[in-house]
Amino acid sequence: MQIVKSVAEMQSICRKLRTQDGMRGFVPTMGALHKGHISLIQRARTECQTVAASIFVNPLQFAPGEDFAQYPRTFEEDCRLLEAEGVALLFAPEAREMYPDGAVTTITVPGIGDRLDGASRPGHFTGVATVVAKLFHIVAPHRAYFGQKDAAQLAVLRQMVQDLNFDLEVVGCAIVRDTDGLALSSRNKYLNGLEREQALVLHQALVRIAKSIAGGERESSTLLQIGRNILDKATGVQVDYLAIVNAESLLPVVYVEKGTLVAVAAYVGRTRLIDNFLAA
Ligand code: PAJ
Repeated sequence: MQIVKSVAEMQSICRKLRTQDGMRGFVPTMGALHKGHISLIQRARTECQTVAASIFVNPLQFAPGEDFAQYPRTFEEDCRLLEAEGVALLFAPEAREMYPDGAVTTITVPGIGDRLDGASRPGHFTGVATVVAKLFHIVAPHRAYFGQKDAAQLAVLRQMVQDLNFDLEVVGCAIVRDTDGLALSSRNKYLNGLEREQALVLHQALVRIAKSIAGGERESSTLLQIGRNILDKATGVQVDYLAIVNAESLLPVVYVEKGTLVAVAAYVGRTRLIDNFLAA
């Protein structure tokens, strides 16, 4: 695996490869890799001749007071994992390389970018859209792989790709969970033993809502109440949002249909966790 830290070098390698290496898959990450990230790499490996990944803890998508400084950084171990999964190219720039002095241009996706996590974390999706657009220009992939775990991020990026005519396909990949149902996340590392137990209520609330949908309940207000009852009873958990929305627009829906997004975000202690499912 070739590790590249400079934008110019990565862009030149990728430009040369574009004519030779067939389908190129790209998996952007912030590192601290777990099986969720690895599932994206594996999916890319089955669909593409060459897979590139990036590790970059993007300062632009963290608000002041958020966890940028504490965000887990496990670069050596990440490299070992990516190498073992057959990743050909790893782009791992420093923040100054991505945002040199004087860089001011950003990409905002109004509307979608202000909903769900965008509402709770103002400016977050501008940071995400800006860095992903830059990464797309640098890596020039044919396909880019993102997790359904970050459902709002996926919707924002699909809209950006469509609006700005990026010549690539966004591929959404299923959520990978621990055996007890907790969605894998780099932020799970922040949880102590008790919080790890308490965090399970996010998944439990979603499972309960999914069962009600399977049982024929389609009214969002009723389903939200069912989920709220479970979340409100949980100790140590502060709900940020529980929402039933259209998966593309992220706007609330009155009735659940196939593909409707049911999403939750909550603080467990000081750690903000998210989870969701798409209605069957
Ligand atoms: P990060 O949180 O490192 O996630 C990288 C990718 O892995 C995202 O597409 C995310 O949805 C996916 N992912 C995380 N946990 C997952 C899980 N349990 N199952 C499946 N996929 C999972 O998301 C980001 O980084 C950043 O915002 C980024 C897109 C890299 C831009 O900075």
